[in-house]
Amino acid sequence: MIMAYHTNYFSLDRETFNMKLAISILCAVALVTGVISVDRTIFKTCEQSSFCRRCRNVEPNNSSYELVPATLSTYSDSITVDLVNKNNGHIFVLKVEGIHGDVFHIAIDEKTPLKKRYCVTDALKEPIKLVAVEVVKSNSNELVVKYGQNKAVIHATPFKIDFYRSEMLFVSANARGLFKFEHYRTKANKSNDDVDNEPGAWEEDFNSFHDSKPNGPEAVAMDFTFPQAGVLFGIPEHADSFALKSTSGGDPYRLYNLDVGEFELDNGMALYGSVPVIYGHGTKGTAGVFWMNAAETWVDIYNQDLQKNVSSSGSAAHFMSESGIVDAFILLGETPQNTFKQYTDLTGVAPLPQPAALAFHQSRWNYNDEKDVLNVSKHFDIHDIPMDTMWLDIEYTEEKKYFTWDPQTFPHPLEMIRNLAASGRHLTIIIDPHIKTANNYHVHGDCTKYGYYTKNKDGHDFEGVCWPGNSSYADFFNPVVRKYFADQYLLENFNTTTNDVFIWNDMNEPSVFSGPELTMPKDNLHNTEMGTFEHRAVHNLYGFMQTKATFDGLYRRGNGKYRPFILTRSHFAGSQRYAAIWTGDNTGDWGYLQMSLKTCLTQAVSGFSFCGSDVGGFFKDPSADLFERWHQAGAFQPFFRAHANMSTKRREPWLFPEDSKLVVRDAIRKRYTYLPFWYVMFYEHERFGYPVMRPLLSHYPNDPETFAIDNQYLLADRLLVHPVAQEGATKVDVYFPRHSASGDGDLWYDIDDYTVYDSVGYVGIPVNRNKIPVFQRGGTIVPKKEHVRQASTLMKNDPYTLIVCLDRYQEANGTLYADDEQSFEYRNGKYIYVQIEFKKNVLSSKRIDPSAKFDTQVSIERVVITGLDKAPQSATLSTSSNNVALEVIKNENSYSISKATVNIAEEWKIILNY
Ligand code: MIG
Repeated sequence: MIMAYHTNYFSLDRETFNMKLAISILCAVALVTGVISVDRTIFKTCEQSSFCRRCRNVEPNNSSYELVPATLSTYSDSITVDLVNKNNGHIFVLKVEGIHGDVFHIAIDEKTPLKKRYCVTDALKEPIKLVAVEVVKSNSNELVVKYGQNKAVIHATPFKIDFYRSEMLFVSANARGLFKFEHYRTKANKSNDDVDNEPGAWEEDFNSFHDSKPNGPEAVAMDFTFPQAGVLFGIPEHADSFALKSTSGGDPYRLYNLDVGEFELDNGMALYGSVPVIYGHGTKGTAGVFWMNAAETWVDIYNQDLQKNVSSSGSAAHFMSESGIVDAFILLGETPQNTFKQYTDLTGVAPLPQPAALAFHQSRWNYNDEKDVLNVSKHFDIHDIPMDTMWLDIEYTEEKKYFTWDPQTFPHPLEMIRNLAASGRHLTIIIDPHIKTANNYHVHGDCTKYGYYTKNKDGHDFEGVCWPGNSSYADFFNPVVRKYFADQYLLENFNTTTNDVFIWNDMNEPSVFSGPELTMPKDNLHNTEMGTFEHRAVHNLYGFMQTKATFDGLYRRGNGKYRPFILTRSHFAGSQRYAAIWTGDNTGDWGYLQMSLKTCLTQAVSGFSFCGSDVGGFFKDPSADLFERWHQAGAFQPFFRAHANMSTKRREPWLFPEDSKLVVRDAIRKRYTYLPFWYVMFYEHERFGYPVMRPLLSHYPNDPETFAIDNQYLLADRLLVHPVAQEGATKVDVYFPRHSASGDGDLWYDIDDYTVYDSVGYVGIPVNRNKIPVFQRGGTIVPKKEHVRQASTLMKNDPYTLIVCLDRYQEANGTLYADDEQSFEYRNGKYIYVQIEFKKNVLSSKRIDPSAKFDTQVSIERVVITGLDKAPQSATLSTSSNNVALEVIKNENSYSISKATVNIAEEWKIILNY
């Protein structure tokens, strides 16, 4: 690892070079000794951050803020009213709005700020749709704002807002009295509150870095209590459990996009992405809060049992942000699914990907040259392992200049891409946001000439150090810069690529080796659509803005005919509209395999259904056992990519002993058989807004045992997945959930042999080396394709198999979706979406959108039915044109009907005869 890095650093100054060298040595030592541990001295604790300290030190139950009820203004869809900070007399304006679908929006800003404070707009998929609200009560103690079944009761002194749905209190803002809003002031005209005299308020040092803080203190903070919640979850990205833990006695959870090398498990340290949405759930209902702020944010968690000294009951979250305004959405969904959907209604969903993106990806840092790439691709075929996309990491470029190819190792990129495409495969290449400041580099030339770089505090092009050595960083906040970078992807500009090339945006926190906490100085300046703002105000949106540009570029590159696929490391609320995410630089240890489930589950309820982790682990060489289990787990996670660090041994599946290779091969092939299921799930995600991967509580909200479960999950409401993630496991304890605390559960069918589990609670399931414990819920129908080919693109016209698992009433339901698998034409009605139902011994299909049209020859070829009470003798396939007799074959736990050849666009019935 060190050796490989060296050559890049000849241009660095001595200090930076030494620092990087030290980091590299640490990495190398860690890799050799097998100990992975983050260097904590690089990253701040709350105590080392002046605004976090100030916000955390607010005394509870003693809010200095009061409403000024006489200032109430009512509008058709909102109210505004002043708030005063009694300690200094500063005036703020609170706005409360009702949003379509049981959501309140609250905003608090200074009434007359010295200058405009940054507020986030891009996270929202479109301007919010307001609904009429009514003030039903207003006196000097309280204001009551109502719409539909929802009510916000705003208390004057102490200031607090209670949010009710159907008369049940779900969320209280400032019930703990921790609201804080540091108004802008000038250094010369300090306020008489105590903020100014705190060390770090007007300038701040961390390690060798100085933050000039020209605007002084400007933090905003608010606490939210969830009286009904037995569990709080959300606020990714952290390598921690799904259920959030109390932060008392430790650091708060931190949201600040950072490149954290060798991150550790089970703590709230910041990672690559930040999604400030939190949910509270209990048997009485679910609610959420989306804290829309892109500055560094810390979140304290209070769990219910720690409430003793505070005059509010319920678990609570205390959001503390370094700058911006209070801008929060109160999601009164009542059920988990509704609440998740309220969040995606605001911030959007992952657009339906091409199936290739849902298939298997093979990556490593690095595939060395064209020959290497094609050889690996060929070996997937030789070993009969399907694979859709080869990935190229930073070494493919000429001296880390993105949008170029190394002329020695990749002299014929187009030929290579066409060669892959001939096997139905894609190529993904990395494009990072740092730009080598080399005179002969056209991107650098343009950015310098046109002023496209992020500026330092003095207004000059900011320079830092990253892979290319000295680098500057595109200012993606500027729409002109986004357009410029989007244009770089167009085929007329990047003419050594084709529409078969997908894009990977990495290092976009942004990672700056020479910067504080390995990122940009907070006093850097961006040219945003709202004017010039410090990096401090927008940090967590930097990667978002890069992927926004990339998406636009790939969309226009294919004239809107190819759905872009982008993978991003840094992300914020709403990034799911542009890119998939992965969990960054994990380690080839069992704990990281377990963490991949927890992180992606949390991400899924926070808008990111398209999530995965480096299969095999980025650092360290995984054991064969772990390598096998990780592929098995990845096969049932949305984004499925093997990736590895350059210092690890090569690990293509055939480099392992034959028996391991076969286990891996089976897992990947299994993924391919389920691609039609993944496809319909992602279609339904786009259309309905629910997560693809779901915590058990989504569908079993009244079973408290489900609340904290994060070693198993649901795919839609159809499969229950509990991957083997323990070394040497011979069984796993699968939890079959209950519909109510004491009640029934569902029937669950093992997908391998259709053994049915008709019980609730934990069941020990034996697992051999090949076993991936996955269960299909009784009452569902799942589409599959059983002929696995070398790439998903080659399976497009293959027929479907339907797996019908019956419930206790001998019924089942499912859906199937098909389109051209590539373009956006489905949005113009060119698709087939089918409801399939089994009822009264008849399996039937029905078009959900009869006016949608898509010409296809694809048929259903086989049906498997399991859970039937009595044995059918034969079956009849009935279509509008004829009736055909079909044979029913009895298997051990199921019946199968083959040659049920019927076009999926037709409506048909299969009648079981007794
Ligand atoms: O700091 O591009 O997370 O997947 O292989 C290393 C090289 C930079 C970090 C990514 C990793 C990728 C690596 N990148």
